[in-house]
Amino acid sequence: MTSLHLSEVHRIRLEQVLSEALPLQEIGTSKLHEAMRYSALAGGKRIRPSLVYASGQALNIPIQALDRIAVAIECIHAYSLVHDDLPAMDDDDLRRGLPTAHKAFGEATAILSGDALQAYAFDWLSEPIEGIKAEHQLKLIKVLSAASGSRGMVGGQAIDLASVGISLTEKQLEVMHAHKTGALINASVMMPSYCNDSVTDEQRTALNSYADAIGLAFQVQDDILDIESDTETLGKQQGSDLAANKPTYPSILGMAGAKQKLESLHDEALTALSGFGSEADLLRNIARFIVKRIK
Ligand code: GRG
Repeated sequence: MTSLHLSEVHRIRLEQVLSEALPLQEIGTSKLHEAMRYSALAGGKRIRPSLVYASGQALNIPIQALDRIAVAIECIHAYSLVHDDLPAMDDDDLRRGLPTAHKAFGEATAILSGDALQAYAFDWLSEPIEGIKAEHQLKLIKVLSAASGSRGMVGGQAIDLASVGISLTEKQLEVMHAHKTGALINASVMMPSYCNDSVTDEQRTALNSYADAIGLAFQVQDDILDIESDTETLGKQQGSDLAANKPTYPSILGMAGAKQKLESLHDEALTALSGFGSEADLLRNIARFIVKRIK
C-alpha cells in the first residue's frame, strides 16, 4: 500500500527528539545555539529521517537507535544547507521560506552553526544507545562520517563547484549527485542495518540498491521541479535557457528523457525491495513520494 505522504508520525517524532537533543541557550553561546536550532528545526520534508525510520521498520530495529541515527543525519543535512547557502557558495537569501542562517544571524555565526551542527551529529551519535553494542555504534559513526566527508557529500559539493560552466556527461552528473546528495540518503537507509547482527548480506545489498536508486531519483526529480518552476516563473524560453546553462538531467536527457529515467529508477527501487514483505511498505511509500513530489 502506498500513498503520496511521508509518515506524519515519524516527522512529529523526529522533530520532538531533535528539539530535545539540540543544545539550548548557554552562557556565551546562546546566539550560536539559537542559530543551530533555527536551521535544524525550520521544517523541511524530513526525507532522510523518514528513511531511517522506514529502513528500521523493515529490519525491526529498536526505535531508540533509530532516533539517534535520524537526529544525527538531520544535523548533518541542516549543516550542509547552512553552508550551501553562504555567500561563498550559492549565496541564497531564503531557505524553506525563511531568511537563510547568514541573513538571520550574520555570516560568521552561520558558519559556526554549521560547524557545530556537524560536530554535534557525532557527539549525539556516540552517546550510549540502549540495546546497541559499542562495535555497532562505532560502525554507525564510521558510515555517517564517510558519507558526509570528502568521499561523500562534501566531495560531491566540490565536484559541483568545479563543474560550473563545464558540460558534464550523464555519467559525470551521476557521480556528482551520488556524492553530493546520494551519500547521505544512502547512509539514512543503510545505518539501521548496522544496528544488529541478524541483518543478512542479502538484505544489505537490497537496501543499498534501493538507496542508490532513490538517491538518484531524488536528484532527477529535483532537476525536473527546478526547470518546471523556472519555466512557470520566467516563461517557457527563459526556463529552457536556464536548463541549457547548467548540467541537469533535463538538460542532458531532455524533459521526457528525464521523466523516463525517473520512472525506471522508481522501478529499480521497488525491484530491489522484492525480497521484503509488508514490513518494507514505508520504504516503498518513500520511493513513490520521491518520484511524485511536487516540491
Ligand atoms: C556545503 C558542506 C556542504 C555541502 C553541500 C547536499 C549539499 C552539499 C547541499 C545542499 C544544496 C542543495 C540545494 C542540493 C540540491 C538537492 C538538495 C539536497 C536539496 C535539499 O534537500 P531536501 O529537499 O531539503 O531534502 P529539505 O528542506 O526538505 O530538508
